[in-house]
Amino acid sequence: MNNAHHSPRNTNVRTDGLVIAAFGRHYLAETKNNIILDCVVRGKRSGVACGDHVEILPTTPGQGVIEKIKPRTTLLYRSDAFRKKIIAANITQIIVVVAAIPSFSEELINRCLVAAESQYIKALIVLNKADMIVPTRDAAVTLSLYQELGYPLIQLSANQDINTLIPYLKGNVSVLAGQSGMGKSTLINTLIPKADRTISEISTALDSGCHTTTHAHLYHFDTNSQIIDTPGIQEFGIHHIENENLAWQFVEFRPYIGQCRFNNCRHGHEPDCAIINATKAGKISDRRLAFYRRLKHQTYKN
Ligand SMILES: Nc1nc2c(ncn2[C@@H]2O[C@H](COP(=O)(O)OP(=O)(O)O)[C@@H](O)[C@H]2O)c(=O)[nH]1
Ligand SMILES: [Mg+2]
Ligand SMILES: [Zn+2]
Repeated sequence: MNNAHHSPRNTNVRTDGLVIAAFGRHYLAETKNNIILDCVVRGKRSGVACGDHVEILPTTPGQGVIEKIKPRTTLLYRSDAFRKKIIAANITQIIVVVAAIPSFSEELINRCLVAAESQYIKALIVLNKADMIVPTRDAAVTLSLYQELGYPLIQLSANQDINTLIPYLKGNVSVLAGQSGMGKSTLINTLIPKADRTISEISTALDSGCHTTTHAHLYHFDTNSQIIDTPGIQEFGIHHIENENLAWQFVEFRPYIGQCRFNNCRHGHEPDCAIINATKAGKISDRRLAFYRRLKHQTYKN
């Protein structure tokens, strides 16, 4: 005899779901049969994120309770000095969207790269608005630094032709990062057919009571590829990474780590600093060392 008969819980069958939208207190989860359930979480602090695979106990039609978060491959946070918030789970790639106009922040690029490295997530840079030929050419020169570090750089026009990006999307759960004005929404609109954006429009309406829309949305690009759009990533504070292993998240620093004279070297103005020496020798760019120091909240003169 099946033990399940003794448990009232099991009168409702649990179902697996993918969290496709995360609000403060409730979530939209998609089941294997493509049914969208409006879910809450048992307990006070949930920690459920967009991109999570969960087990749901259906309650009333269209609704359920998230009972369990399945193990995650990756987890992306943003943070300031006071708070750490989950951005998304099970991401395989961060796509940093920049454009020559309005000007972009290289610091945000560096934050994204650090966050990606710290979670073993791939990162790539999309230089949008490539139809603005002259400013784009200058921006590409600036961005060649990151290309040399091994991060792919793709030029495209989000409102015209995004074909160069498609091979990078395949098989990935990508999160889009970028300041406002860079063309993230335009890119999503081009990539995701209208029908698949309806859910996000519904949830945006649900969310409109809030002052800040901090919800994230997962879109299906194809059966193996998803894209997560999240407004919270614009600033992308990485306070939680800054004090631990920050140098390791700068890929080109790695060969020199552990080679400084002092093993607690901050790569500031210590003597015999391997990172500083590598910078003087042209192996590390001045800009990356400056970003490192800025993230460490150091203000040294070179
Ligand atoms: N010229 C040009 N303008 C673009 C392109 N993509 C987006 N834009 C414009 O850039 C502005 C900001 O785009 P939006 O998608 O709202 O940026 P978001 O704030 O990152 O979501 C809008 O006026 C878009 O029409 C592009 O490829 N070329
Ligand atoms: Mg937008
Ligand atoms: Zn050092």
